[in-house]
Amino acid sequence: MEKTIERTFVMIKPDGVQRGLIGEILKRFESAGLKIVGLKMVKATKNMVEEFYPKDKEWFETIGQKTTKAYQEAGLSIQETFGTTNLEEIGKIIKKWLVDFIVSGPVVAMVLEGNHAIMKVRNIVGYTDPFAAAPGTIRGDLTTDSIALGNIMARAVVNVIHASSSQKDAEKEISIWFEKKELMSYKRCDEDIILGRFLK
Ligand code: IDP
Ligand code: MG
Repeated sequence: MEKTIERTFVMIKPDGVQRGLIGEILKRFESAGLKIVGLKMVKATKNMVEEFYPKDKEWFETIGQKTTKAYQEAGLSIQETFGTTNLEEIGKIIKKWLVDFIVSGPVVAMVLEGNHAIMKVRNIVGYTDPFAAAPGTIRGDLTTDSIALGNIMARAVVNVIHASSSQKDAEKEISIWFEKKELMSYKRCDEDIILGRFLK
C-alpha cells in the first residue's frame, strides 16, 4: 500500500445522530473517495471517553487558547465564565463538559481510509467552532453553535463530529474504539481511479 494512505478515526457526536445527519455525513466522506473500513453505533461510557480525549497539558492549553480567542473576538470575559484565565485550567473544565456531552446519547464511530486521510478528513470536518467554520465543511454547513454560546451555557460546543488530528492520535483513537477484527480490508470499485492508479 502507498505510504500516503492513512487510517483515521471519526465519530458522529450525539447531536449529529439525534438530528438524523448520519447519512449526510457518510455521503460526504464516501463521495470524497474515503473508504469506510470500520463502522458502528456505540453508547460510550464515561471512562472510555475520558481515556479517548487527551489529558496532556498541551491539549488542555490548545483548548484554552481556542476559547480565549473566541472570547476576545466576542468581547466576553474569560475570567467571568471560568473564574480563571489559566489555559490549562480552562481546558480541564471544558473536558468535563465534553465527556458529559459525548455520553449523553449514542454516537457513530468509524474508521476511514484514504490518501492523506487524516488531514483530508479534518478539512472536510472544518474548524472546531461552527461559528467560524468555513462553508462547505460539515461543521460550517450543518450547525450554528459557537464556542462563546457553549461557554456561556457551561456546556461543550455542539459541533456534530470528531476527527483525529494527527497520526499518533488516529492510532490511539482507533485502538480505543475498534478491535482489529472489526476493521475490514476490501477494494472500492472506483479505488484505482480515486488514487490515479489507472494512469500507470
Ligand atoms: P476538535 O474537535 O476540532 O479537534 P478540540 O480542540 O480537540 O477540537 O476540542 C474537542 C472538543 O471539545 C470540540 O470538538 C468541542 O466539542 C469541545 N470544545 C472545544 N473547545 C471548547 C470550548 O471552548 N467550549 C466548549 N467546548 C469546547
Ligand atoms: Mg481534537
